[in-house]
Amino acid sequence: MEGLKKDVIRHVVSSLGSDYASKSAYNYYNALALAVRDRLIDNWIKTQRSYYDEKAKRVYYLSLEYLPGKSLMNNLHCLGIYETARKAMSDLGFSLEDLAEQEWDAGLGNGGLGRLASCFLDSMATLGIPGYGYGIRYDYGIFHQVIEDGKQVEQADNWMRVGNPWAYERGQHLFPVRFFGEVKNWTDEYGRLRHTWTAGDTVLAMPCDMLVPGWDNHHVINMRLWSARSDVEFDLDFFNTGNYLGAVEEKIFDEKISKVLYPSDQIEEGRELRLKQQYFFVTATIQDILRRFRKKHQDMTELPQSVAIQLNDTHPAIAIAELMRILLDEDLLDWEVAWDICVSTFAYTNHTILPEALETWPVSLLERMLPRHMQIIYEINARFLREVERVARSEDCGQLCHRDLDHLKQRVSLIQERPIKSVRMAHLAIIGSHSVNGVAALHTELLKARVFDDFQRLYPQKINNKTNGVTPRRWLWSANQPLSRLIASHIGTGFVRNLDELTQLEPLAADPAFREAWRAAKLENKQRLQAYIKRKLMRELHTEHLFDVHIKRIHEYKRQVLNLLHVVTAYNRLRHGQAADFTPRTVFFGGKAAPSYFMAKRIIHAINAVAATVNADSRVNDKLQVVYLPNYCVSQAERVIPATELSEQISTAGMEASGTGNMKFALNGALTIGTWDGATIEMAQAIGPELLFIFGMREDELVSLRQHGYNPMLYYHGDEELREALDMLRSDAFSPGQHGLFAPLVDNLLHGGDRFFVLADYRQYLGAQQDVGRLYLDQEEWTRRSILNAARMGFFSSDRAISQYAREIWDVAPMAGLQNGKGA
Ligand code: F55
Repeated sequence: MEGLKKDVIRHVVSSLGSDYASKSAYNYYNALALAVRDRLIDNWIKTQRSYYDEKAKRVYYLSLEYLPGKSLMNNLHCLGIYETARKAMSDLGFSLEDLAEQEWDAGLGNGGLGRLASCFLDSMATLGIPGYGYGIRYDYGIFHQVIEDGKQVEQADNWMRVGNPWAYERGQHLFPVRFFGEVKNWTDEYGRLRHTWTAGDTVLAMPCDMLVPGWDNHHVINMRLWSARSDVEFDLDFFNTGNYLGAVEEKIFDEKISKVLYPSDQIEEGRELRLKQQYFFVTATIQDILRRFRKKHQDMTELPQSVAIQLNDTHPAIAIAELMRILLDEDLLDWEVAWDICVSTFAYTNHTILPEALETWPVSLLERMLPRHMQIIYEINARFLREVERVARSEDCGQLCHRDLDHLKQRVSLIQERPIKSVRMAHLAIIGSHSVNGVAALHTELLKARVFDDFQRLYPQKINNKTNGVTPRRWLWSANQPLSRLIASHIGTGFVRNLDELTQLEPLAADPAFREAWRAAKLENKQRLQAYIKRKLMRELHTEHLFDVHIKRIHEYKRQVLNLLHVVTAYNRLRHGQAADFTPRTVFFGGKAAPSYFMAKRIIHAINAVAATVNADSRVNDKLQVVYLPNYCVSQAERVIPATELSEQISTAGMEASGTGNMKFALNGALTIGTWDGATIEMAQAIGPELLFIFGMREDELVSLRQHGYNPMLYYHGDEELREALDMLRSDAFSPGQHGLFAPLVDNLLHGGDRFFVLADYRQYLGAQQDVGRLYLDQEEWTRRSILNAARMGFFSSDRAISQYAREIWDVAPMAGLQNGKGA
């Protein structure tokens, strides 16, 4: 401890240039972070050196998004110096918790996809897998959300303004990135046609490295994030030719590339700068991968034995064309050889079946920005369609007439003609990869049977499932110390790296003393949340209420509106004196809406309007409260999830690819009210469906309902309580003086076809909520189920997920000496 204290003080003085006697929390947080980083860097260097020495096969995880959140606490726990640090900082006059609050969340992602990437890096580090995360260091991460007059207002997330003590910027290792320009043809010595892409604009990519430690194993992997730097300041001529201001303008223009994260999820926004971001990131990453590969190899055909590249959704899929370009135009390989290398190296993870989220890029834009890549994509497509034709003809499909073949080719082509001629990035990713995986069992089945059914027939081995998981380090050990300590006192700490060990809790569910201790841990977390809400929102929570929580991005398919209709109905019953047996509850909502997503923003407004009405109504507010948690983010999830008793996972069946919040809640002892969707299904199977509150129509039932003509008005007319709730929303009951404010929401349900089947599931949802309320009155039974839920969550560790990726997709093994936990 004395060592750590000394190091902190030294950093306050010599790294931060401050007086150690002036007790600034900001300085002491930064100094502590630097002292922790000092303890990581040796192991990071050793880890990287061991990959090199052992010629280990490396895994590269390519993601446009990461959501690491805060690093301090996690890193202290991984290094096993949390207690030491707590004491040291206390000696220096600080509470470690308060210091940790100084850190800004690294919010370089939108939601589940970005957080999954961060959980996966944690697991690679813990399992000792030679992995790297590659991404973009956005200057501005996901916007900061404030709620003003009930509405979302977006503020810039200037997360690096206060500096980032965790990152190493490597300004001396810059990689060139080219855009535009033209392609020249030439003939090689064997008379083959060759191509050279000559640069138009050039930008530079600067690496920023963030260290990702494993759990208690001395293994530290690298997350390398690229930041755009202009080349003009390296081109002295430019400054000297008299166009000084022009040069500065160009510098600003170039560096715009890594300025901001696009804040939309599940909607594809085809903006030129976004394509630039993707290619900028991809080419820098591929150059870095090949630089490392070429240190030990001359023969490019060995690449797949040494390198696996995982594409996190299609956002980095242009990497397939980029690797082809390098192999063809720089290494002068033949097409077939280059293509085999590509397919054997790449694998692609799909995260959505929503059609509006499938990426396409206009051919005209690609032709201009990346002319050589567009040529390569055309060539990939031509060869692929010839292959489709060959397979289709060779198969015994007598009835396959040319018309069908033409339709098949149109469906699977990399190019879609309408509404504008565009490249389908998912098709490029599928054809260019040896593995295509979904993120939960149902999701993968839907990929095979619906979205990519043609590809499933063409390549029956390619599409596979890897159900998501979450890291127990952050989402149990670090976020929930009261519960973790209780668990550890009975079964030891092995569950932190082997989550299956939680099954040892099962017999304890029958032990009243253990149940009481389990409840005490939950209460402690509820009280901690209460204190936080008081500080931040100046509101008093009732900790004896059932804490019912719905936190995730706001999207129609996630059906925050269904939850809201339950709240309004509960409010009506209480007002009308029809709810004598109502179990008091506080309903929490949280989540960001894409700034361009009108309906999602209006949903936030409606939740806040209902909250204001309910909370102000003294007839009901001792029994029902509604809280909107502004600026939902990773660090907020870490506070809220441990305090949650009821987890809302109520998406329209078939539409949530997996969900990962669902897993975090159950791991922390919340019971789930949920639909038969995503990974919630697999949770119900692992835990026992009778231990969750599952309701609503299943995916196949919705398909047939849709086919037979779904009429939401039938539900409206047939259900008095539903009608009352919808009428109130449409009238101005919650929006006095703002006529018609929530009409778009109601109209969308009643007259817009209710695409997400809110009305169809309303009555069953109410029934399930009734069951929840009833069970909560029986605290012994509730606690028993809570324990069993957590005890059976072992499968949902990201360690299990990553082990499957490593074995079944990447063919990589943990570094020797790290297989069973601790390293040298
Ligand atoms: C971000 C940008 C674009 Cl252009 C499209 C989508 C996204 C995004 O954030 N998607 C996302 O978060 N998808 C989620 O991925 C999770 C991890 O696999 C799933 O659990 C979740 O179901 C899915 O919606």
